[in-house]
Amino acid sequence: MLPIDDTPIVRDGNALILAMDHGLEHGPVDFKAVPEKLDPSTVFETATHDAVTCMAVQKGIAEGYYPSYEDDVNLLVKLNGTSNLWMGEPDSSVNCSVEYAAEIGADAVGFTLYGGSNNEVEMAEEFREIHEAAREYDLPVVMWSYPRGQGVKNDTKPSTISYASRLALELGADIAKVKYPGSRDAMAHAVKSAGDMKVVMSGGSKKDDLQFLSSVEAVIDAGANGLAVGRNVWQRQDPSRILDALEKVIYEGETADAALGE
Ligand code: FBP
Repeated sequence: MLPIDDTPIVRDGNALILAMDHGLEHGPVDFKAVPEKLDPSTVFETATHDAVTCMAVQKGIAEGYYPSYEDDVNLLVKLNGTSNLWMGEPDSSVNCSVEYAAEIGADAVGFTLYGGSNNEVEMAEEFREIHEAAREYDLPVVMWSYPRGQGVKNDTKPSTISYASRLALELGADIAKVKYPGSRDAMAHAVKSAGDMKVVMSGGSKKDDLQFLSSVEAVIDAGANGLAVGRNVWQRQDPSRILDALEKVIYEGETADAALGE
């Protein structure tokens, strides 16, 4: 494992990864309510907030927009990703090499692994290659550990999420990004299953402020290390307000209510 706490994508042991790869994963539909966010610069601007430890994007967005933000934003290049147009068993094409990610300024790399998919074996072999290459560049590896596919009936049930975090530890990830398993205790078990590896929660679709921050409070209380979030930040009209609150919950241990000033 890397000394992950010494890397720029971690602040005081925790992390807030702002993800914006939705244009590939879901299509422009995620920007419907906030059409101005179709311009990636607007989300890079949001990522300059102190609460954000890095921004996760695909290669094309990194190439086109990161140069204007490299002094103010840490970059995580997502190495694989697939569009919603793909109708097969869950899979994700490798779109960027570690070498190229390093060349365009990455501070970390990210990789989705769909455990339980009929493509798990090939994806794990691809992960091995990117993991070992990332070690040569001292780049932390964040695994989007998302069990889904024919082998998975319920992708957020507690035992599935614990398996997701354990699988990431065993394959060498430095941080696992997992879905919320529905309760603080279930998240605590997923964190315990991950040993010393860091675990962050995946944001999911947009919720109201208190509901969203309460789930973040629960995962921090469960020993997790923060959040990898997209829609719950940049789909808001004023992302800085929720980032101010997230900063208090993730790094200062405040409750959701206190962070919102309620
Ligand atoms: P959200 O916080 O918006 O859910 O983003 C996190 C993320 O993992 C993105 O990186 C990715 O585009 C998306 O969710 C994938 O979601 P799913 O595979 O569940 O549709």
